[in-house]
Amino acid sequence: MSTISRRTFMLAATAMGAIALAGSIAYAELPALAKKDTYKVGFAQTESNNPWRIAQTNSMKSEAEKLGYQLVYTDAAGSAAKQVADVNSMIAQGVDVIFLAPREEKPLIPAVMAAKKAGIPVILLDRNVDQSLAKAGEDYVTFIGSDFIAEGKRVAEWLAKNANGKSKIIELEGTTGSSPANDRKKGFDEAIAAAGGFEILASQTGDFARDKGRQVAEALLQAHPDADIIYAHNDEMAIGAIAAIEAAGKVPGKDILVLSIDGGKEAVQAVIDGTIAVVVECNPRFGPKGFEIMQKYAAGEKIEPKVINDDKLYDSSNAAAELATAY
Ligand code: GYE
Repeated sequence: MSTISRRTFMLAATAMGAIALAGSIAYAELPALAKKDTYKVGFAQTESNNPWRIAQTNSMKSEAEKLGYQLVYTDAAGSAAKQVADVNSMIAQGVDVIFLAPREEKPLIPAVMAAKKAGIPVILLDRNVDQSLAKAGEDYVTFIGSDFIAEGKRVAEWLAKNANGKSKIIELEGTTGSSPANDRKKGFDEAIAAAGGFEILASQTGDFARDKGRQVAEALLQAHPDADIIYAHNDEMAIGAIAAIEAAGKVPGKDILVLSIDGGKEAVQAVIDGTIAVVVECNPRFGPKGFEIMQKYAAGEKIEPKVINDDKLYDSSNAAAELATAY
C-alpha cells in the first residue's frame, strides 16, 4: 500500500466509522410499528410445564385469533438459549412485532437487542430483563406484568397477621435469574424482616416446577425439622411442597403453613381444602392487554415503561367464592 492509498484507505475507514456511529445513534430509538389491518405477531413463550403458562399461551392465541392476526408461536421448553434462537427465527420470518416472556433477566438481552437492530419492536410479557442492560422506551416498548415485589410483600404481610405463632420459614425460589424469582424474594424477605419475629431457615430454587419443588422441600424439611412455614414462589412448587410435607408425616395447613403465588384453580381449591393458607394471584391473562398496547403503540400513543396487572389474594375468607374465576 503506497502512502497515498493508505491515507485514502484511512479516510474511508473513518467515514465508514462515522456511518456506523450514525447507525447506532438511530438505533437508540425504538423501532416503529406501522398501523395496519392485520399483523404477523411473534410470541416467544418460555416453557409450557404449568397451568399458568398454558393459560397465558391460550390468552395470547385466542386474542390473536379474535383480531385476525397471524401468530408465530414458539416454546423455548425451559431453555434461555432456545428462546434466543426462537426470537432470531421470528426476526428471519419478518414478524411485525415480538411478544417475549424472557425466561431469565440477563440471557435474553441479546434477543431484545437483535430484534431492535432488525427494526422489530419488542413487548415484554410477564417477566422482565435486566434493567441495567436494556431499557423500556429505548430497547423494548414496555413490560406488561405483575409487580413481583408487591406480590412477595403481600404474602409476607398476610403471614405477619395470620402466623398464629409459627415463625420458621423455608423459601422455595423460582427459576434462578428470572425477574419473578428475584423480586418475589426481595419483596417477601424485606417485609418479613420488617415485621420481625420470623426466621428464614433456608431459601433454595425449585425452578418454578412441581417435582423440583417437592424434592427441594423434602430435603429442606429433613435438614430443618423445626420449619413450620413454606413460602413457595409459585403454585407448582407449593403443590410439590404439600406432597413433601405429607411424606414427612406432617399435616399441611396445620403443622406447616404453605404460602403461594399464582392462583391457579388447583391452588385455590387447596386453599378451600386448607392445605394452602394463602395465594397471591399473578394474573396470566395477557392477550387483551398485550394486543391493546401493541395497537396503541402502532397508533403513536405514548406507552408507559411498565404496565402493571392487578392481582387478587385468596385465603379462607374468599377462596370458595372466587374459585370459579381462577384460571
Ligand atoms: O408465577 C410461574 C411461571 O413469570 C410470572 O412464571 C411468571 C411465573 C409464574 O412459570 O408460575
